[in-house]
Amino acid sequence: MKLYDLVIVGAGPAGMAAATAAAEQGLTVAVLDEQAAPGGQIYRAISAPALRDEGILGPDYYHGRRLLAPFARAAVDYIPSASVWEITREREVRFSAGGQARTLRAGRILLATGAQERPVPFPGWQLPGVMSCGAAQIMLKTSGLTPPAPLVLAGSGPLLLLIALQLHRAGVDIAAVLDTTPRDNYLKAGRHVGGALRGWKVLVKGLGYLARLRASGVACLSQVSQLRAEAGEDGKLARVHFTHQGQPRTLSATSLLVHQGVVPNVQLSRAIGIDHRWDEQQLCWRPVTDSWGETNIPGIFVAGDGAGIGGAAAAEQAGRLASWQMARQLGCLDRQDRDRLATPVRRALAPVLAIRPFLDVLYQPAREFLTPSDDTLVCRCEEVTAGDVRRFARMGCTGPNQTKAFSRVGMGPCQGRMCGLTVAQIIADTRQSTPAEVGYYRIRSPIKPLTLRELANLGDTDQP
Ligand SMILES: Cc1cc2nc3c(=O)[nH]c(=O)nc-3n(C[C@H](O)[C@@H](O)[C@H](O)COP(=O)(O)OP(=O)(O)OC[C@H]3O[C@@H](n4cnc5c(N)ncnc54)[C@H](O)[C@@H]3O)c2cc1C
Repeated sequence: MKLYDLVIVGAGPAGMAAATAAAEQGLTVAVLDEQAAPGGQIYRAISAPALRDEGILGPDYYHGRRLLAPFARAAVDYIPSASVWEITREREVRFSAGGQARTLRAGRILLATGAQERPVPFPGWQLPGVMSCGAAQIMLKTSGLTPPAPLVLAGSGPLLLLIALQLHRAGVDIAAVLDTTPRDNYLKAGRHVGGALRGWKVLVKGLGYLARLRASGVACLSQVSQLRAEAGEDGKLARVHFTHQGQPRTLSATSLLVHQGVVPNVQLSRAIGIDHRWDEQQLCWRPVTDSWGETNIPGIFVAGDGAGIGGAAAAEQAGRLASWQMARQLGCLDRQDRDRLATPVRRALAPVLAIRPFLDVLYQPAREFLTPSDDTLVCRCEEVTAGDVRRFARMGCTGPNQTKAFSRVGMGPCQGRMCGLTVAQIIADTRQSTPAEVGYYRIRSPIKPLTLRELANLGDTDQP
């Protein structure tokens, strides 16, 4: 079984920066990622961009080249299209690639598995034609494809505006951008305005997206509520209903893109048994780590958005910090050199993270998306509605695991990724409790689908 000093899961900004920094310190490093090329979410397909016009995705996307070049040169075994489905406390990493399951052993493990979009349940979200903004952006980055117009975008947060702008620049006719940020959020976020001013560059960037959309003539409506998608006779999305300034409105649409921010991807960290805590501002679970990213399981670290949403710039720096600490633990770096490297990075991180409380509170989803109406599907895999979950909570189910046993909610192919937060919030509300008390699904390996054949042939490997 091949032993590496460090195995990294995820080749986004955190994973790429960590691998490069660790290799520079002399560690043997393997990087596994289920994508076919490095880049993670923000820099997806950066090694072979699908779009010739660099103005469409903008300079933040192409910043990825600055991470990619040293990563590609570094002495790192990068294994693409590799889905990690189990990590043991003994630091064995099991993954499938090319139809074959394999195991690597690691002195240290870094989870750099990033974020996923927060599920956005509302009536009609399962209709063909409705998808997440992130999914549309993936199509744009990897294939240069855009969703068919008329297109409506709805939701909250800077990524909504960025993706609207990218699609507009790609020539898509946008009927409207519907901002569902509740009015109260502006008041609540006001308490964190000090941090926002320290991170003013991020703020200016976000406001710039909105200004450019408006200047281009795209209708941007704020304080939108009661979002609903309706199908036409063919069963596909035909109309988007919503309320704006107290008035019911309807728009014809072939595509509706929705977004309510991103949350840490915690499937792997939960399956390993890492401690997690509920984040009241980001309204999600995040692994508990020390300031270097190490978890309660010695030798297993988490960095980047998977440890709590901080954005790409913070992810990159967190990856480096974790690497230097692992290099120190493995005797490749002394404490003094570690601190000499880390001090300027921590200084650079401070303003980037200072704005988070402001953004996190401002862009908390409206209640209608956190606890949707009874007829809204919550678990799309098993077709369980919000009303079903409420019924089981009233019958006495105290948390998502019990509700799962009664209703199969969270048992489908996505293993609760698309419903976990919503189910916990609905149970919490019904039982007048909190998501922190209600808890989350017990996630077990394999966290990704694999075939029985792969499992049966699971072998050790000396080959990366
Ligand atoms: C769909 C989407 C689009 C986004 N687009 C932008 C954007 O345009 N601009 C922006 O500023 N921010 C964007 N973000 C936010 C974003 O995630 C960044 O903050 C940044 O990419 C985080 O970096 P990271 O290294 O922590 O994780 P990521 O960049 O998310 O990288 C994580 C990597 O881990 C891999 N991975 C996860 N689980 C496994 C597993 N079990 N096995 C193998 N590999 C695994 C994934 O394939 C991914 O490549 C986006 C987020 C999402 C969800």
